[in-house]
Amino acid sequence: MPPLDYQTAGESHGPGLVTTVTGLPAGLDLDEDFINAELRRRQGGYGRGGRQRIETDRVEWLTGVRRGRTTGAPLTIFIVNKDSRLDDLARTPPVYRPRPGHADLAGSVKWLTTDCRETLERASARETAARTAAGAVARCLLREFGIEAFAFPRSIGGERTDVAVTANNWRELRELRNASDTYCPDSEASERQREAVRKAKTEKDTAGGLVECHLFGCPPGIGSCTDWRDKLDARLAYAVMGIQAFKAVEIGLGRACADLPGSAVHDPIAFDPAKIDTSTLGFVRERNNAGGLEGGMTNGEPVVVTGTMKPIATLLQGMPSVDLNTKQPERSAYERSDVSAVSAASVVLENVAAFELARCFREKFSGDSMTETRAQFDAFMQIARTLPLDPPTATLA
Ligand code: EPS
Repeated sequence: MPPLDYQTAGESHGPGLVTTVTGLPAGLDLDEDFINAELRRRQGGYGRGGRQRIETDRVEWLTGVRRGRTTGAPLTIFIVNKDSRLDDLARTPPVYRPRPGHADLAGSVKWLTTDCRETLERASARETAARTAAGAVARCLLREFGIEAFAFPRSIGGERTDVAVTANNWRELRELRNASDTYCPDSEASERQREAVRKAKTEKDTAGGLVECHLFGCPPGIGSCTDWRDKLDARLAYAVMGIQAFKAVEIGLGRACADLPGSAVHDPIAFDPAKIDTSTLGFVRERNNAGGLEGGMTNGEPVVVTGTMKPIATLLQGMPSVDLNTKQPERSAYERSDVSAVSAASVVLENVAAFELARCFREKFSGDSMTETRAQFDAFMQIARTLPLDPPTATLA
């Protein structure tokens, strides 16, 4: 069985997006309604532009699925682009005035062209639909083992919520989040965030924000400290920085731990025998500054990752730039875009982060079929609960 992995392909205005997921065990039930609901959520969020009124993103299984279940073969997903017009020069004209903050300039020089469209079609955040689909598939696997993901915008346009997310309240917060067009579970903060986006729109500007993801129910020991490539925090940072427009990633307390003493940063360890049958195996923490990760491995607490999204680079007012053909000063190009995609990005983060957890989960609990994977998982949990298996070294002599 190959490692769990995925690859995406497709342009923003090409025929569609393709995702290939390898390394899934056979016999996993794919919850198509859930996956499509995640795609629908990603299309929404306050501040989106006109494109989302055209598209109706849904997964179409091309390979690796039989009667709604994985076969163990590579899984291929197709998501159609209704706004397909890549070869229509009139409707998809060349772009010669690069947008500061977009991939336009760097990509045009890289591929030796003055038409930024050669770059922007693939650099576009349309690709996040494909990543969301891959993550939602991975979540079908994680849910079988009681692992769930929850993300929301912590701030939009500088308007922040201080809502505390815990293993006890996140389901309730999810209801509130799903009822709000900002995807923020705090109605008062939502209104401030909406106002910030409205203001940006009026000023022909754009807004960024912070998105925060919590992964619940993960047992200790997922990820590894033996090689830097296998650390789950490193994998999360790689994957989250790979989301379009993300400029920073934090785990748990993140940057704030720089200014605090160790005693205020590290999370005291205790053992509660009443909790031995939970995913924590009985190890409890009074706080979770580590964001559920120590040494690159899960420690039984929720995994918490926050990403910083910069404001969208396509501004209606334009920005100082140059024409790549004449090299003369010009305002940057504008084409239909979003004022804020922070709410949508929270859906992307939720699924992208979950995929990385699933990737490490599969490294620990491999197996060609769900039956085998489950057996490995159950055996590990049972052995871990009955530790110590051997007498402590000191008593051996
Ligand atoms: C994007 C520009 C807009 C966004 C797009 C990302 O697309 P269009 O130019 O077709 O209006 O809507 O995001 C999506 C299409 C999507 O599905 O998220 C860009 O330039 O990155």
